[in-house]
Amino acid sequence: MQGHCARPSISDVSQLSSDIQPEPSAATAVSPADLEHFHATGWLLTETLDAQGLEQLRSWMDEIAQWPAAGDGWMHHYELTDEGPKLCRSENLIPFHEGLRTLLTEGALTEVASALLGSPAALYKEKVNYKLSGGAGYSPHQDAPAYPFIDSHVSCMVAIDDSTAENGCLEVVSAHHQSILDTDDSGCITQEIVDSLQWDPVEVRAGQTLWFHSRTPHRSGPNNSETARRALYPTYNALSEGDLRDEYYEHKLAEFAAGEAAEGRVRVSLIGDFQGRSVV
Ligand SMILES: O=C(O)CCC(=O)C(=O)O
Repeated sequence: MQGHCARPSISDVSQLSSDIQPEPSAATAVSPADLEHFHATGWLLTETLDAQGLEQLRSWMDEIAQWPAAGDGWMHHYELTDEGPKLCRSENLIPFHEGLRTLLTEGALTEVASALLGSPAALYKEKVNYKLSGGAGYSPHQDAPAYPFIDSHVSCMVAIDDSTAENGCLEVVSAHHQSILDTDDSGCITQEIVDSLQWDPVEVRAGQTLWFHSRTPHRSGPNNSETARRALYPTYNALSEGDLRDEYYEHKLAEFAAGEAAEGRVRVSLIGDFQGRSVV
C-alpha cells in the first residue's frame, strides 16, 4: 500500500444554493432546489474542494500517475497522441490509496451521492481520466450500459484542472435520463439519435464537481490545449442494491481478458466510448 495523508478539506455547496455552508451535514449536502435540478435535468454542478483540498488532490493524482504500469491490481491505460503514448486513465485505485479511499467513501461526496440516489450510497468504481494535451474525447454515450449488476447509479466528475470547451469538457443532454437510448455496435448512442439531441457543454472549474445520472447522455471532445484536463470520476450505487465494487472489477478484468478493442482503439471501458488510439 502506498503511504498517504489526510483527505482534502471539503466545502460542498451547490451553485444553486444561496446558503453557503462550509461543512454541510448529510442532510444539507444538497438543497431541495439542487435535488429538483438533478431530477429534472439529470445533472448538477457543485462546489467540492477548496484551494487546499485541490492542492492535496493534485498531489495524489501526480503520485498515482507515477505508479508502475503493472501494479497489484490498479490499472493504467495509455493512448497514442501526436506527441507519442500518454497515460489516459487509471482505475481501481482505492485499495492502494488511503487518502483517496477516505475522500471517495466518507464525507461530502458520499453524502451528495446518497442525497441524489435518495438512499445511502456505496462506491461502485473510481477512475481518473487524464486527457493530457492531445488526448482523445469520448463518443456520445450513457454510462448505464457499461455498468453491470445494477439499474441506477450516479457518477461525478471532480475537476482536477479547469475543464473547458478547448480542453474537452463534458457535453450533456438535459432531461434525457429516463431511458436507455438505442446504441450502435460500440455501445454508444446511434448517430440518428445523437443528431436529434441538444448537447450543452458544461465547463467545470478545478475543485467543482459535475454530478450526472448513469442514463444522462454525455460526450466530450479532445484536448486541444497545451495543458492537462484531469478529472476524477467516482460512481456510486444505492447500498441497498449491494456493495458491488469488487464484482465490477472482477467482471471488467474478465471481459478485458476475453475481448478485444475495436481496430486501432484503446479499450478503457466495457463499451467503446473512448476515441483514443491504441499505442500498439
Ligand atoms: O472525461 C471525459 O472527457 C469523458 C469521460 C466519460 O464520458 C467516461 O469516462 O465515460
